[in-house]
Amino acid sequence: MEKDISKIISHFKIDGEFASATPLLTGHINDSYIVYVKENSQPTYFLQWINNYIFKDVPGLMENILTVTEHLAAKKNRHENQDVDIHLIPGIDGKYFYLDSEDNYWRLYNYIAGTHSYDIVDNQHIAFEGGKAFGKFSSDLADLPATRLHDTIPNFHNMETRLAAFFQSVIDDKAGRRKEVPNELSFVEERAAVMLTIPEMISNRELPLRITHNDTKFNNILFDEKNHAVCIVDLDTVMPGSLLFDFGDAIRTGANFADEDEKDLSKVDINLPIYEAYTRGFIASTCKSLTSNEIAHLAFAARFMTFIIGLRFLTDYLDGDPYFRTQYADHNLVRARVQFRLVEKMEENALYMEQIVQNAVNEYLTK
Ligand code: GN1
Ligand code: MG
Repeated sequence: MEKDISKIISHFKIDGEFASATPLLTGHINDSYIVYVKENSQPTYFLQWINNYIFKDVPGLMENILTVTEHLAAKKNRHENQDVDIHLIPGIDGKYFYLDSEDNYWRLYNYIAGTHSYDIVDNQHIAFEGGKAFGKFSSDLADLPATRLHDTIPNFHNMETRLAAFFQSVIDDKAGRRKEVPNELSFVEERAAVMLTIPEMISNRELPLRITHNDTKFNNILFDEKNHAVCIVDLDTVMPGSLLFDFGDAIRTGANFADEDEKDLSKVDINLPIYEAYTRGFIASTCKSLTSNEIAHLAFAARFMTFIIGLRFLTDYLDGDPYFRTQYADHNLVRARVQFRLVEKMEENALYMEQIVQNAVNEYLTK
């Protein structure tokens, strides 16, 4: 891969002269770099190599990001006079990506300096802020027809196709790892039917299609020094989807006491006060448009998303790890086990989690 960052940057219309770039070790898919220019001691740009094995339609994906960022910018999403919108920097040829001589796609964003993010949340104020921010992201996009966006990864959160792919991987056993996962296989089989209720409701249009983020890891919310949520990042998977996906994935990541790849499963549990605060924040900014079916399935959505990501980690483990970047041999299995343990913890607390949604709906619908 062309790794001369200054050469790559020279294909974009930047303000100032390129100074340096630092790799950022985050995410399982793309490669990211923080870029400095000589005129500014603060980071100025955010460069990414877009993983074309996973994102097959990069021009479509970039068009989605452009549509969404322009729509959000038009809503003047400003915070304390600081421009906190992320936007794409055009290339010198007018395109928003640069295709290098080895067919690698690169793109450049502005960098939002002075912000931070949280992998795990232990403070209810931050959880509430995060819920409000992802909810606002969704409601700000509610007037953009979902059909304006390309379905860049078809069936991304479709449980039916994810389960089918998993069972196929069990049969193929490409990496010879099936023997390692008998318990996980039963775990999936026992829950498949209940998990399939969501895709069924989506295809019957009992759950509306909206524009959703689809990768609402809590650490995709940027906070300023006063811990206000100021910006949502990582827009690669913005496409038509269900709001349940966006709610659920943030709970999966932000409201787990443990990391996504914690080896000590006894640390994995649902942090209910964080779940409650996030839920209240999310409902505060979406309640006016939530349908009764969405409300009725929000708590389950947390379990649904935790299960589906666990299933994807396990599928990738069986396939020999072609999809998610791994640091050691059974990394994907470790990740899958964390997700499945969290699903169990959510099952134990299901009634309470539903009650919290209902309380929040009552609180905000009457405000
Ligand atoms: C991937 O690379 P990252 O962390 O932004 C994945 C998500 C998963 C997540 C699991 C396009 O996101 O769906 O939830 O890993 N993104 C894609 O940590 O598959
Ligand atoms: Mg992502």
